[in-house]
Amino acid sequence: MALKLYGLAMSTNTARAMICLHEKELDFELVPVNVFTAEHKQPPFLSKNPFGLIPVLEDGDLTLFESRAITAYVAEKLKETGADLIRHKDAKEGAMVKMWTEVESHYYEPAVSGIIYEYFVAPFEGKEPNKSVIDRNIEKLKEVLDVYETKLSSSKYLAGDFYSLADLSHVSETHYLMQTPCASMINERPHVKAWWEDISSRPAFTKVVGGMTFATMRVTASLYEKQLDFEFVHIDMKNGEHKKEPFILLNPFGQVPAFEDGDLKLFESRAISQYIVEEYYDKGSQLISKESKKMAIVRLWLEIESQHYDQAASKLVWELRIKPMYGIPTDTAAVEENEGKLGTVLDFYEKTLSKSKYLAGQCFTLADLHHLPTVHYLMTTRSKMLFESRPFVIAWVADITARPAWSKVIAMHATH
Ligand SMILES: N[C@@H](CCC(=O)N[C@@H](CS)C(=O)NCC(=O)O)C(=O)O
Repeated sequence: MALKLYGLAMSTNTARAMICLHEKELDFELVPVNVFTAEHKQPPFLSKNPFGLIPVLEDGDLTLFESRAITAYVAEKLKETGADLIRHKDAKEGAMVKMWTEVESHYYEPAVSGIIYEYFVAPFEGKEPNKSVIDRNIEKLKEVLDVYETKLSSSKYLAGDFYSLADLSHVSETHYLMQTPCASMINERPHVKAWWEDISSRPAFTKVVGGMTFATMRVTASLYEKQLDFEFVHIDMKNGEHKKEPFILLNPFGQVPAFEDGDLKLFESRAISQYIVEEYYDKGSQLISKESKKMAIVRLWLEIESQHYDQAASKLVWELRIKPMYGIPTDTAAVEENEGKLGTVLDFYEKTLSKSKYLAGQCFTLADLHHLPTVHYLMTTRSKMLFESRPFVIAWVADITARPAWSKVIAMHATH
């Protein structure tokens, strides 16, 4: 039976466990836990982890929580497969792995999580990053990184000249740190920088973070809705894999996603999802109609999403969600202008949704699905007021974001 990992790839602790499972090439099912509706604080999940935190691993009758306990278990269970992450043949090397894993947990992680909380979680709660908290943690992190710089000038990895659980433990949180202005703290220490470039380019990690952009989320949602088996091929965008051959042979514009079904090669997420729902009409959820008048209305709403809604929504996501993470100031005039435009679009949605449950009628269609990635992000910004102030719109948001197919997409999605 495949292992089950309960959590979300966007959680640094879940990602830590996922990286280890990928290192060992273990088949596992990632079971989404909806932390946004506090599913992890409810009895069914609390029976797996009484502390109400993700991740949890289930392997047959074993239930484990604490990400580092999970990685230690996986590394021990498969010590003969792939990289030996615990150095089980040499007690002294094994002790060094344990020591540096403790360093990560007690020195590195507290400082880094203080920083990434301010840049990534505070905006979710509608707060500005707290500069004094960031500065305090920068001071703590400097001391830790100075120790790392010295250590990494004498060995390639933390516990010695071998990649181990100690290095692996750092990857998911450093990935977020590197998307903040504090990336310079890594980049200005040459040995730490080289170490980070090495450990972040391992395939086990790119499998966790590779290429799940907005547009990819749209396509993945349609694949899950249609209950299709598919292979997610990770594209290492950090290293520009999407701008080079062979990827640009699939999409000459060098953007993810690109899609292959036998000899058909497609790009543009909305074109891909339309192909999927037409070609696999009889599978999974019915997202389009065979009746031409009903289909005309679905097509109309597909256009409204792309020509009107998305024009404002994706600009707001950029200003309010992406820019703050990179420390780029938000353009408040652009936010106001696009909130005005989105408000006008949503007035029309409100009128429509007061008469029908979904945009194109009483059934969920591809037109509703196409909104999911931007709706998901806007609900974590101040612009959520535009949805919350319209009762029919907010009921529609609650409905479409609660679909099981969408929960699976969110579970796979590692970063913004
Ligand atoms: N030490 C635990 C920490 C787990 C943890 O903090 N998980 C976070 C996600 S990264 C969580 O469940 N947050 C939800 C909450 O605090 O309510 C581990 O390594 O597994």
